[in-house]
Amino acid sequence: MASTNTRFTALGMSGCGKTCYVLGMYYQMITGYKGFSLKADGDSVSKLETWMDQLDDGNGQERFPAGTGLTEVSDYQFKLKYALKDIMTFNWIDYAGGTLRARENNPESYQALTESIEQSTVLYLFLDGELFCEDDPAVGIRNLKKNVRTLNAYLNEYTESHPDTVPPIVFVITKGDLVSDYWSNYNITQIMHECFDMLMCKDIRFYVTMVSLGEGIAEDNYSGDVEPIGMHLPFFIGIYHQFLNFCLSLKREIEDEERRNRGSIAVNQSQINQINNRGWLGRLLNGSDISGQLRAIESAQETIRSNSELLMHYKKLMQAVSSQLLRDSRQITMYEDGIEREFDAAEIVNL
Ligand SMILES: Nc1nc2c(ncn2[C@@H]2O[C@H](COP(=O)(O)OP(=O)(O)OP(=O)(O)O)[C@@H](O)[C@H]2O)c(=O)[nH]1
Ligand SMILES: [Mg+2]
Repeated sequence: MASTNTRFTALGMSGCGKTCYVLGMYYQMITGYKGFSLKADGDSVSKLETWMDQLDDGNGQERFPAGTGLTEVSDYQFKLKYALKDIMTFNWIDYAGGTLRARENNPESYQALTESIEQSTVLYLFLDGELFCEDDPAVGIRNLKKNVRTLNAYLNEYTESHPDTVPPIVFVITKGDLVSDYWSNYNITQIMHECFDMLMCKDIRFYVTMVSLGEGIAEDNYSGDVEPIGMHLPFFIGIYHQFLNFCLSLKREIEDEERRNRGSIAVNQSQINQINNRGWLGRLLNGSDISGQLRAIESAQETIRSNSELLMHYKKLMQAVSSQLLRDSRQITMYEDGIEREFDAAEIVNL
């Protein structure tokens, strides 16, 4: 059966805001958003709860989680609920930005990162919004180019070794509160061409979004209120793709199973017909019990019915996620085959 468990991996240079994103996303989603809510599981619960308290009550830089250690791989387990029912589990994998440079001095972490990416439905690339806080956008783009050099080297290698299987990528520009005054000077297509040109090509889909822990979070030496902005969007894009993959593979499985069940129904029906055609003497001499065949037909019909209900259920969830994304689509820029396109959830038509 197609899996309702998945994993998302966060990549980005040190200090760009990856760990604060998981925290802000949880902060926003724990109370629920448009019927969806998150629940952390296992060891992640107490860590995230402590961080949320610290973020609410603390001041200055101490209110944020400390930088992720180089050998630390944080694996946050979450359960996604819709209308209070569990619908999927996922692991959010958060690495230290330094891991990208650790191929020689920390090969285990580097290897674990690579394996995590292989298993991810969606990749998240975090860009430090503070780099764009420049009056001259050319300077901002240059800042970013320098900052993501290591990330680029990693992506180059990855895209070369996976020419046909690069998963959808979500760029998350962090610290939106700091960037907002400068952002109108930038052109996203230009940023992407200058800094991530290798992704502007055929068969690669990526999205660009912006998030913040709160419009005034940095005010008075970082003592402003926490009011997450846009934190649900990158996450909703991830679950949209996970549901899409899930529904497509479920549909394939169901079609195969339906073919087998229809075959079984036909075989049993023809046995019933043969028995019925024997005439009363034949039935008396060879037996006339058709209950086994009737049970087999009923069970095959039941499987077909319950499978199509399951698919319907996931299609409805997909519809809920995609409708939300469509409503928020002005905050998402999507590129496919190197061209900016409107997010229109067109692939749902194939389901
Ligand atoms: N103004 C503002 N600052 C933020 C926001 N999110 C994060 N920051 C700042 O960015 C710093 C680094 O964030 P982290 O989430 O620890 O960065 P990271 O990418 O996990 O870094 P590593 O663990 O070293 O790879 C935080 O300590 C905050 O000072 C935000 O939304 N707004
Ligand atoms: Mg971190």
